Amino acid sequence: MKLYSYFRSSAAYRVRIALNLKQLSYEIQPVHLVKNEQLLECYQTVNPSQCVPTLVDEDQSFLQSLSILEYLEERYPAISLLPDNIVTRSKVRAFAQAIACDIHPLNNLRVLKYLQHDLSLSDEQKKHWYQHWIIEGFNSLEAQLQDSNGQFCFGTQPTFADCCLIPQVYNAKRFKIDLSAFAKIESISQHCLTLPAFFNAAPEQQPDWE
Ligand SMILES: N[C@@H](CCC(=O)N[C@@H](CS)C(=O)NCC(=O)O)C(=O)O
Repeated sequence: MKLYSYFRSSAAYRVRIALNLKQLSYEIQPVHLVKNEQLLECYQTVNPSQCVPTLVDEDQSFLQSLSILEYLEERYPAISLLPDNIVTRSKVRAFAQAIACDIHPLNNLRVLKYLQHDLSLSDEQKKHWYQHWIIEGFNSLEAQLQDSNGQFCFGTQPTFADCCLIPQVYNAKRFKIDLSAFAKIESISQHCLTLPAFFNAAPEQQPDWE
């Protein structure tokens, strides 16, 4: 399998965690987002949305991180990242979507660039924007984690929820957000990063890390 990825991309980080948890081997094809390689015509033919990740498996391209997680779950079900219980499964998907659909799009690189270059926001205003949407989103996530054991988001095994949470926490810390009000989020993040599948998916462990 080949994963078009950027070391700091939280959407690609989600997929790297899932591939590692499922013990699937893959090669990384770096796409340098700061150098705008996602906008190159040759990449646009791979991913018309001009973003990472893109997963290539068996000569097929798969787009959108959550859809890629669903594909991996159906194609490689041996190690499952969804709980058996149908209600918990729905909660896991809702949690993952809260990150991928509600929080992350507001703070994506192209949005930050637009705020800065087209709407002339200062660095400080841009930082406030970023922190505002993370904190608002994390309030909701923390409330959804009230039954968590502090190791994983839902139940005793990692799920899509953990695949999405850990990269989002990485982003929050990168933007110096104080997470002390989010005890469950902090605890789960610390625990997951002790596991090789999460640790090896981290930006610092990527071949394109700089
Ligand atoms: N909804 C997409 C989001 C993908 C996405 O926005 N990726 C970011 C990196 S985290 C990207 O490639 N951004 C490039 C840009 O904004 O120009 C997914 O979940 O795969």
